[in-house]
Amino acid sequence: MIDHLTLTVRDLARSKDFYGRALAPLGYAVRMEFDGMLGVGPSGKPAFWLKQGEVPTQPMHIAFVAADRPGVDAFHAAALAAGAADNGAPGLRPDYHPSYYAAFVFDPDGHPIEAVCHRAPAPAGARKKAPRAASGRAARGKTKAARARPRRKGSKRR
Ligand SMILES: N[C@@H](CCC(=O)N[C@@H](CS)C(=O)NCC(=O)O)C(=O)O
Repeated sequence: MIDHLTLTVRDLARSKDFYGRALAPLGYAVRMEFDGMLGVGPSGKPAFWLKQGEVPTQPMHIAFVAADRPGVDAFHAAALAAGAADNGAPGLRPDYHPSYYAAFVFDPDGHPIEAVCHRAPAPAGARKKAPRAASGRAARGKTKAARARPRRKGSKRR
């Protein structure tokens, strides 16, 4: 829904260091830098921008997606190690929904930052889905790609 947003921070270098460290466990990194601005995100797409300037009086709440619960834990530990103040240990917040697993910190400017994983963990003993075996034309080597492969001398096309 939201493509990107920009957060104003007082000290860009300080916030670059903080977000670089706190968001590394979630797979985000600084991807682009301009004069007085930088973009953080997954590879290829900086969705979260920092801009040097006067911080608005009202703190802004931002939640980052974590792929799994250990990612939320690692975000919280990395953010505290980078100097964040704690605003809520990693854990379920069932008031939001039953598998809402999140952790909360304050960034160097006092913005309340969160990492959240909405997915319920796989039930114990659940196995990963095995890849589907090839069938039909693909299995018989009659796909376009298979037809394009050079034949070995003497071999017949079936
Ligand atoms: N200390 C609380 C923090 C909860 C929290 O910040 N929740 C968010 C919603 S996910 C919120 O109320 N944000 C509003 C704001 O910070 O302005 C906890 O650990 O549960």
